[in-house]
Amino acid sequence: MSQRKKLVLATHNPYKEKEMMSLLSHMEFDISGLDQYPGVGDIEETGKTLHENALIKARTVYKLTGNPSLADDTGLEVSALAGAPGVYSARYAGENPSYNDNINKLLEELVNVPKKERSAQFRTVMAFVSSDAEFYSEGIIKGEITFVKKGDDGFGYDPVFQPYLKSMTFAEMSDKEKNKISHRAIAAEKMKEILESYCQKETI
Ligand code: ITT
Repeated sequence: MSQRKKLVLATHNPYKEKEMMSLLSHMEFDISGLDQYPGVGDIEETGKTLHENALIKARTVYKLTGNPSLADDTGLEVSALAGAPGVYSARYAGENPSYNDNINKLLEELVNVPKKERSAQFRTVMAFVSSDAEFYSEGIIKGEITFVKKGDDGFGYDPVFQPYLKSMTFAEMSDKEKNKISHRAIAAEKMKEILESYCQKETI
């Protein structure tokens, strides 16, 4: 490649953006966040699946900025709740809830659910959109919902999600530890492979 290509991360979540920047840092892209594009306001996530919402966000940002865009839509899928909150994870406790509101609702729903039935997974779908291509990747990490919040790092549901075979929640891990194993890391690794081969063929 002769010059670094631009890539805009289609997220308004600064924690997510930081993780994505770090996970994609070794790519031959000039990566920017939406802070560089104040014209991109809230994007309504009207899809019924993570794939649909990721595509809505990436297409909107591509259209508004004219640059290739990468979006991430993530859901927490809890077995005892038949996969909820899933695609509705951001709005689980109502309109514009805080992270604590969502976590408290989740812990209340699971109050009588024993440890062995508290399995859950995070699923991330990433969507890339440019002038001539659309690609997806997906990452899943399995674990369980703890009975109480543990840890101060991370964001969202991190204080109540403990990956299998780990003794800490995501919120008790350093950024580096979470980024080694997370749903987002798995999706980003696959997306990097896709984009590396795409970049060798295309001018985007
Ligand atoms: P954008 O749509 O602007 O990217 P968002 O925070 O709304 O930001 P999602 O719709 O993908 O992003 O997130 C759904 C919910 O899941 C939301 O409450 C997030 O805080 C939470 N979430 C996403 N990734 C997470 C992670 O790695 N750890 C914990 N919670 C996460």
